[in-house]
Amino acid sequence: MGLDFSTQQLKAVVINCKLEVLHEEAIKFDDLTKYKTSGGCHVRSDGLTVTSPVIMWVEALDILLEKMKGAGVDFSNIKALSGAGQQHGSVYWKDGAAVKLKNLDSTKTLKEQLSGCFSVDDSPIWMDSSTTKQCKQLEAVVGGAQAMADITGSRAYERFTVTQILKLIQTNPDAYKATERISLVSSFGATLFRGAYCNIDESDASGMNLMNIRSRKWEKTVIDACSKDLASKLEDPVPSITVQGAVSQYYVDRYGFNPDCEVVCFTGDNPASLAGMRLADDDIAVSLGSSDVLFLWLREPIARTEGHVFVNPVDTSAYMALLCFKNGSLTREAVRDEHCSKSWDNFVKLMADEPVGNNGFIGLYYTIAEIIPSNVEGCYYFDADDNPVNSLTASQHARAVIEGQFLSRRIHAEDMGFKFGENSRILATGGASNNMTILQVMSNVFGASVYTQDVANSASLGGAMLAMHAVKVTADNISYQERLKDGPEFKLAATPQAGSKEIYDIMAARCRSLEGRVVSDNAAL
Ligand code: 5FX
Repeated sequence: MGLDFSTQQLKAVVINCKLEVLHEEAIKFDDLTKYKTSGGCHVRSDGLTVTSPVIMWVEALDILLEKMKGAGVDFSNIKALSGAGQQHGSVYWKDGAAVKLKNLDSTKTLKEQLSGCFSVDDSPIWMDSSTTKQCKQLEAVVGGAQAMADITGSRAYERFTVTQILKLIQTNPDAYKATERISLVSSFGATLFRGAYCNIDESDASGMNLMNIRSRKWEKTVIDACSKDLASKLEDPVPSITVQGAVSQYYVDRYGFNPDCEVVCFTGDNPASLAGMRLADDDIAVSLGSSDVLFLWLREPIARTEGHVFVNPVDTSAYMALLCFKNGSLTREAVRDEHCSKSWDNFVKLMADEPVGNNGFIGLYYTIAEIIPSNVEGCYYFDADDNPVNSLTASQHARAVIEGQFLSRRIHAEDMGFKFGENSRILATGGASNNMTILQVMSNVFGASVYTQDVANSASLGGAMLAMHAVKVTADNISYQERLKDGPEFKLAATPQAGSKEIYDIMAARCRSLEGRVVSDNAAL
């Protein structure tokens, strides 16, 4: 069984050894109306502080399991469970909570028993951006943003957990003092099932700005800058596929779980999605949504102040990178609406009027302030000699927005150490991945084959797959990809067209320097 404590809902999926989905269930947090959440959270009046009531997540689990039991799910068949949680969010267990967890009474709900167990009722989540002060403070302690990235995989980010913990220490020291353990949303999920504190897994720990991504230990300078006793309130990071132990007797008595059902570490939703998509060595996944997100499989990561390096959940000696580009589908649609009569058919026809490489024209489109590269806004066009031009024709726009986006994705992936291996695949997911013309450009720009896959709920599915792998791997040492080879099929969607690589290699180098120019022009404004 795989669970996903995501921002808006709690999901579960049950699969068998053939990777067939036997049952799926979801509870939307906003349906628990007494908590008055919108999209599963509360945005405070400062517009920066974003939290979710932790007891709402607990109650959602009560309801989810009841619902599954009612639907006839036979929990006694479940051999192992794991799951995902929205990354970065934190849960504060109050003194005495471990005893409560250990002695859960199967005649009562979890909510009834755990209500008094949290020293902070409203957990900060990844949408929070109220900790700029703490980010600056911690970066100063380690020697700056790049130093923080080198150590922890990312520069200090407002949503990353340690900045939230430091804010609690500074603004509510009593609550911090009354806290015996701090979990991530992921390890909180595992803890509920285990009835005992579970480790934070190395992959999700990489989203805390607190773990050294090479040694996989808490970074002492950062710990000490927060509070000397912080490490004693955290369960140590362990590889994501670590078995934590059997499910609590509570679930055996109340829902008929098998007492031997193993609880495997939960991880972050993004690492779990990488597992659910069954990415392998040197693969790249590109999720084409309102923002575009790249998942890179990396052996030797280069941490930068843009993007994140996490420990890989599947191969614990490897890494993954996450790159989020804000200008994704919304920007493609803006160009379609302005220049291609609001129609994808017209867009595609116009694009075909221009050759691969757009006769050297490059367009960089940031209709909203971008994350990578950071804080640039506006649209910039250049001719084949890198001279700025004021406008492009409609057909040049159609080609330029797609080529410009993928050239930028490619150079930032390369900057983080990504290299295509012989068998590398690009896996395209998300709304725009059904547009074959877009996928063809992606294949040409990256110089690799593009595949698609029908995976809904990749995070919960990844949780279930990780659980299956974790309980078998010590006995048979089979790799994750080999074990899960019969999972959702990779469908070939596009291969690079002859001659395109040479064209885009040159354009990628140009794009790198043009983007640099746009960044410094924006900074000078
Ligand atoms: C990643 O760094 C994020 O903040 C989000 O993708 C959350 O994990 C969403 F749950």
